[in-house]
Amino acid sequence: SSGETKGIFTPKFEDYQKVYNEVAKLLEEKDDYDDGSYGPVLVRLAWHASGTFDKETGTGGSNGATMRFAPEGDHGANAGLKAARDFLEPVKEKFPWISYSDLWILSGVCAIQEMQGPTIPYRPGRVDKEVAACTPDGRLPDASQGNKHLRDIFYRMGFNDQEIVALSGAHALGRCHTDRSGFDGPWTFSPTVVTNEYYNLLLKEKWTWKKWNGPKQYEDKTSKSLMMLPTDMALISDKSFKPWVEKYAKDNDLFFKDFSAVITKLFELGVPFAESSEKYTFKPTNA
Ligand code: DDH
Repeated sequence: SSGETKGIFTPKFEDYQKVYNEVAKLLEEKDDYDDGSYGPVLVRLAWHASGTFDKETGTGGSNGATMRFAPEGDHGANAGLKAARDFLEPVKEKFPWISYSDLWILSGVCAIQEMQGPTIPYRPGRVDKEVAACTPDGRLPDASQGNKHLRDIFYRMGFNDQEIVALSGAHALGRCHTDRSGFDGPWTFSPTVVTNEYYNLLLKEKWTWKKWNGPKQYEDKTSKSLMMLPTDMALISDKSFKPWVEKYAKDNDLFFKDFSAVITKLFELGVPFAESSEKYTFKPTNA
């Protein structure tokens, strides 16, 4: 049970599970958004909060939730993520003891698990920072670029080639919006379920440039309703990335195992956890 010692509330596992359950409940209720779920945009919020990390300076990362402030919230890469932050505002009001930075990551974990993804271990301990801690623009990937850019961005966070490919499988989820990134469409036919379909489609479909006035993106020849970004296609044109695309396409269990490990690492970049901090495993509401 929750500890209330001399007026200082010390949240325990059960308290975080309550926050998880609240986010899961809202995901279920607010099903009139996009493809029927806020899940994908919650995952993107957690990723963009974390993906600013720079291992050389120790700056950025999920500790701080500095995207709350205009200098970072207004970065082009973060366009549209206000929808995710606003979705979580009632949760923050109900559980004011949780920091925004812990809440955003917990919500990403919840969204992945509720969309039938793997179990993602979670540790709390992030503290919100002030506007001065906002990261400079340009730390998140630019979809119009290729393999060198992917390595520049993800090596800066401390990831290797296998981890870059495993993280990219998140594009099984969600879609691009013309009023956000300028790109358009989903990567898979099941954008609210975590699967290895992204890798299967990358390998099995024939991808051609989409003929339109928007930014350069690919479309599948068969249905012309799916899309790939130039950075997605770099995963099959690069000889070190491609074997991992092939492995994950063949083996969903391997993808789930590696995705869980790598997204846990992403979500914890630069967070100064206490030595004694425990990893929590939340129960999915549909299990
Ligand atoms: Fe992504 N992503 N992402 N992405 N991403 C977009 C949407 C989503 C890139 C660009 C885009 C990751 C990696 C990359 C998700 C998760 C993750 C959009 C469309 C663009 C553009 C935004 C919009 O218009 O609304 C690029 C480039 C990379 C890269 O270079 C590797 C990673 C690592 C993740 C992750 O979660 C681990 C998700 C989820 C979405 C869908 C959002 C939505 O609203 O739906």
